[in-house]
Amino acid sequence: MPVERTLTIIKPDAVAAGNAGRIIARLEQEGFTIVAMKKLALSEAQARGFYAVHGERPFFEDLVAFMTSGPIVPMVLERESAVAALREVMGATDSLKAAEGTIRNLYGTDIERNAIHGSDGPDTAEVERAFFFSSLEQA
Ligand code: FUP
Repeated sequence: MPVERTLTIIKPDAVAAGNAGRIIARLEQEGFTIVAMKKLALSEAQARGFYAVHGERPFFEDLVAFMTSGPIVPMVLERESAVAALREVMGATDSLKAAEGTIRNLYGTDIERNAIHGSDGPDTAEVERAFFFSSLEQA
């Protein structure tokens, strides 16, 4: 199994609720190494850019408002099969449908306020890592 890197974001709901530390600890327990991490607030333009693929979806404006509602914690994570492993520990997009014990089940509220983002494939992971971190920051 190849060692991969992926991009995760602890979203504004989880940061505001004081769950960032618990989520980071869980990710480390699951075997992820934190390659890079920062805390920042997205501007509206940055949030629109990050979620540009969803630009035509009906939930887009709400999603941008949510993602700019407070600070977030993006991280580059490394592990064997990191992309798929992160998706599994995150759980389904809708927190109400996420499997028991997944991060979205434990810390999310609904389909929008779902605590955590994870890249959905290796190509996306590369683009999303570069969105938040320079090559020097994730060397
Ligand atoms: P995921 O990859 O699980 O984060 O899910 P998607 O890429 O499909 O969606 C990205 C984000 O859009 C979700 F995390 C939350 C938001 N979203 C909604 O708010 N409503 C929806 O119906 C679908 C997604």
